[in-house]
Amino acid sequence: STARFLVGGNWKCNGDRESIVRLVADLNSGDVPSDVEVVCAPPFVYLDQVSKALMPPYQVAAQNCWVGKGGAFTGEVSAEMLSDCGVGWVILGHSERRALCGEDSQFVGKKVAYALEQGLRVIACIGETLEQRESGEMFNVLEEQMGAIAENVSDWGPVVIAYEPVWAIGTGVVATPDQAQEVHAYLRKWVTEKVGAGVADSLRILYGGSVNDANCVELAGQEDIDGFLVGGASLKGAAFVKICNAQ
Ligand code: G2H
Repeated sequence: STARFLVGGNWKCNGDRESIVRLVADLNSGDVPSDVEVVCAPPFVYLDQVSKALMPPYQVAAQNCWVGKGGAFTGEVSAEMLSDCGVGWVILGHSERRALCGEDSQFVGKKVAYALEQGLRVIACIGETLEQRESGEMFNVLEEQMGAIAENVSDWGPVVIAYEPVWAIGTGVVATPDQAQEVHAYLRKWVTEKVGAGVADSLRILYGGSVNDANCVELAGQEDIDGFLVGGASLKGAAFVKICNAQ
């Protein structure tokens, strides 16, 4: 695609003030190409610390937000709060939230709609389990997840899709470049047919799942891979900076 390469660092539920000071220092001292967009997603309570300390070109993202307007929703953080605090991005529908917190595609779709309404940019995650892949359900699952996102998007400019096969997440089993490319090409074709060729061409489709500094270059060479969503390796500054230089 014609899109600018984007690398997201999903820190998940990791880190403390001290380790984050070190990680931010390592990131700030690394060289990131000016044509690459980089977004780091610390846990909510560290967003303020990180957004104050990280230097451009790094941006920050939240890892989740509430599905609608704030109110009596104990433990939740709303999209307007993120906007208010200068957080420009949010990751939605990560497989860990789908699997562990019971978020289904409709719920994720509603979150995407609300976050976009509040002016956030969204990294929306999709991906099949190993069982779904092996039983031939993979494309149906991806279509269902993509469909629920697409029906909630009118302006695709602020939207990024992350394809994260569940079997590759945190397992060390990365998708092969061919496996990833096959799905990315399918997704781009789906967007071409359901949304339009212009959107499909400019949409960033990230790959996520055990990306590291050793496998990123080959993956980045695939035609339809426009960046990465990185978990484990995003907690190591030097490795993450290398991944930002993969293209
Ligand atoms: C997938 C990825 C980051 P990891 O969840 O979103 O994590 O790189 O640790 O597989």
